[in-house]
Formats: sequence, C-alpha cells, structure tokens
Amino acid sequence: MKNKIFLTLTIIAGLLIQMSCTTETPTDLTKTSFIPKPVKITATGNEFELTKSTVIFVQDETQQSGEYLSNELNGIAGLKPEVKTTDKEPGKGIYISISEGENNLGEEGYELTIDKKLIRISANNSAGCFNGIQTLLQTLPVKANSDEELKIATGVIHDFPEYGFRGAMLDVARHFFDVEDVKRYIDFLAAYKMNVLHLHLSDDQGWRIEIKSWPNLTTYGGSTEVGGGEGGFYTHEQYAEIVNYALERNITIIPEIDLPGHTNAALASYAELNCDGKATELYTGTEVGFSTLCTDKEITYKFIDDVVRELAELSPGPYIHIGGDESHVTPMEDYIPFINRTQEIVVSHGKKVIGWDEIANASLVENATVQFWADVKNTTMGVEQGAKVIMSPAKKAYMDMQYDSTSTFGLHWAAYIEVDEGYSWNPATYVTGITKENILGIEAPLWSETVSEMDHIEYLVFPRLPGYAEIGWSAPATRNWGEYKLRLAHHGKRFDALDINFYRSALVPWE
Ligand code: TNX
Repeated sequence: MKNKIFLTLTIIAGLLIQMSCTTETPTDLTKTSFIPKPVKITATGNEFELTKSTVIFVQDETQQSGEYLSNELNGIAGLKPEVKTTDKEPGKGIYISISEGENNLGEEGYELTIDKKLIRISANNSAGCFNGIQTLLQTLPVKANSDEELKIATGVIHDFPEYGFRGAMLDVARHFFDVEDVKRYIDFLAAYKMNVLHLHLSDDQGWRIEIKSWPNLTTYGGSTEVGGGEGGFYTHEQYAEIVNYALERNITIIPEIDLPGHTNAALASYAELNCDGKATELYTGTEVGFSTLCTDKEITYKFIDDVVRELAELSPGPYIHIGGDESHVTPMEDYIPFINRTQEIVVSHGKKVIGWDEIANASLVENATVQFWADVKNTTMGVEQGAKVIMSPAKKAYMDMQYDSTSTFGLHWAAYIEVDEGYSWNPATYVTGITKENILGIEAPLWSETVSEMDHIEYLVFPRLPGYAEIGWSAPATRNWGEYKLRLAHHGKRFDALDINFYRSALVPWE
C-alpha cells in the first residue's frame, strides 16, 4: 500500500515536472509579453535555439546593429556571437539587413522573422534594425546561466510606431545625475524603443552643462542643488559621451536651457545678467517662478547666443529646447519679444525650437514645437500658428507625480498617477481640437525636486515608463489596460534582473 502511494506520488511529481518544462518552452510567439505591443505577430509554432555557435550576419550598413546585439547577448548569457559580413542571406544564424523593395515599415519599423534555423531582422535603416533587436531581446530572459537553453518561439513580427517622437525627460538641474546614471536611464528608454531623451540642463538650483565662454555658469552655478548637496555638471567631453551613447541606441538628446525664468543659477554666476547688476544668491529650495533674465539688456542676448552656439555644436540632433515656462516675474510685454529673439538665435545656429506651451504667446518661428504640459489655451494658440505639439500632460505623463498619497518620492500638484492612469489615455484625443496631425509624439518628464539617487528615479519611472513607450508606439485601438497589465506583470522579472527599484503597484498581478 505504502509502495503504491509512493509510486503514484512519484508519477504525479514526474508529470508536474514535465508540465512545468513544457510551459517553459515558448512555442507560441503571440504569447510573448512584448512592450510596446507590436502591430502584428504571427506564430508558426516551432523553436529557434540560440547557442554558443550562433553567428550574427550583417551587411556593411548593419554592422553596428550586429555589434550591439552581440554585446547584449553577451550580457544575457555570456554568448558573444561572432559578427560576420555577408552579401546574401545565410542558411542559419541571425541575419540583420536593410530591406529591399516597397514596404510600409517607414523610418523606424522592422520585420522580425524567426524560423527554426534563421532569425531575420530587416528594416529600411539602422533605426528600424535597432527596434527589431529590442523586440528580439524581449523573447529572451534578461539574465541566463551559460548552460541554460535559450529557445525562441518561431513566427513573424511586422511592426512600426504610431508616433515618430517617443521620449522621456530627466531634470538634472534640481538634482545632478552623473554620466553613468544618465546612461542607465538611456538604457531604460532604449529597451522600450523610445527615441528621445530631453535633458533639463539648467534651472534655478543649478547649471549643468559646461559653456566655455561663460565658465562660472558651471564652476559656481553648478556647485549646488536642491537641499544644498554638491551638484555637478557635464564637461563638453562628458556631454559628447552621453550624446554618442544615446545615438548608438537610436536616441536623440534634446538639450534644454530654461529661459528667461528658471535662471537663478545663471543670475548668481554673472552679475551682469541681472537688471540691477547684482548677482543673486545660489538657491537650493524648490519654489518656482521667481527668477528672470534681464530682457532689455543687450548682454542677455550675447549670453544666449554663446550658450546656444556651444550647445548646437555639441548636438547632432535637430532641436534646442528654450524652456519658457513659469516665467512669473517676466511681464508678458517683455516675455514675448524675448522669446521671439531667442527663437531667432536658435534658428541662426541651424536648430529647431522647442519650448513649453507658454512660448505660444510669442510669434512662433517656422518648425517650432510646443510642449503641452498644462495649458490648453497656450497649446491651441501654438497649433493655430502652425506649430507641432509634444504631448506631456502633467496629469497623465509626469513621472514625478506620486502614484498615491503613500508614495515615498514625488509631488502631487497635478495629480496622483497610478500605473493604470498613466497608461490609459490617448494623446490624439486628450485635448479637444488637437489631433494626431498636430502631434509629433509623447514625452514623459521626470522633474527631480524629490529625487537625488538613481534608486529614487527608478521608483518613479518604473513601472510607468513602459506604458508611455507603448502609448507612443502602439495604436490606441490596440491598447487596453486589462491586457497590458498582464504583459507588464511579466516585465517585473526583467526589472528585478536589472536590479531596478520599481514600485510594485497593487494594480499589477506581478509574476
Ligand atoms: C512644473 S512643468 C515645472 C517644473 C517643476 C514641475 C514639478 C514645467 C514646465 N515646469 O519647473 O519641476 O512642475 O512637477
């Protein structure tokens, strides 16, 4: 009798082990929890196995993509596939190529085909290949043992984004974050196919980018931060390192110098920028709206010209962000000509203007972009002037807003934004009268008054960031919270493996 029970138990245990093994084997590609959700996935029910002998084949144009993928696979399982150039499709391995012929993949779309022996990523350019690689990486664990079998379900993914501009902002002015932190932030964006990082480089509490023609901006104006810490700044070399790291990950850096308000760090560094000729004190509090450049002094425009020139030289991307928000002590009759003249300076250095929605009170130059954060009237004025819009509604997209009243970090002046609130909105219908044609895309800002460490950043950014990435990438009709939260739950394991200090929202059934 005892033996019989033992035998039965052994059989049941055996079956259970077998079952768990089969559920671990990914044979249905449509079951993978991709974020952002791809346009179309077709499963073919087989498996590709990634091994030590897998080779990545590339064309000259996709060499960099191949190297990137090889490095990433090295980070996952210690596999560092050899990257070989070829002029024709190989029979097995991974093949990254520029597509031939007509397709609807656009600037950033890709096709990922996984067969039993061959994985193909093809796109119209390297940006698309990069996105295809991110999708492929999501079929694998973030970390694996070198002896673990790495099987990938077969099928075809055809994918392209809803918006060409999908970004996040990091405020390095209120608290300074060093190059390593910014690179980690860039990796977060890249994994979710975001292609813009907006850096808020100056504010009342600190000036964070070296300007060689005005050195005190950083040596003095960068020497502190909110709470009185030691602050910091990027040299030109360090900034270039950030720009290049981003570029390799299909991310454009948008530098912002906030003008004419939010300028106390500059006003403390150079007495001549103040109307009364007296330098202000450094500021380490969190009030807004008390500072302004002296809009009727000529030296102010010489200053802006120098700053924009140096920034433009450091920026391969098309944009310079001039801030323009919350200039409460600049009278409107001074603010308007100031913004007009500042826009001309940006244009004269070959760059396009972006500003917070207040800049629409001025006469916008051609190709100006208005960043909607709070004011519908301003944004509508911008659209009426022909400007495009970046959607960053504070009530939905501000990552510095607390999740609820118990959140450790963050503010709540605009709203509490739980993970579902952050996800469940549509940029194209959020503001009446502003439609998809007017919108470049979406950006989720992280202001840093309450965060001083990478851990704190992670708590506010995760798990909301993947949701913003999906809003930018996936069509609204294909998105719904009930289904998204299951995919997000699966990404909890990825956050853990990356040692991300994320907020375990009770709304998500974490695995
Ligand atoms: C408003 S949004 C600001 C920032 C603050 C932020 C805090 C915007 C353009 N200005 O100066 O850091 O609120 O949430």
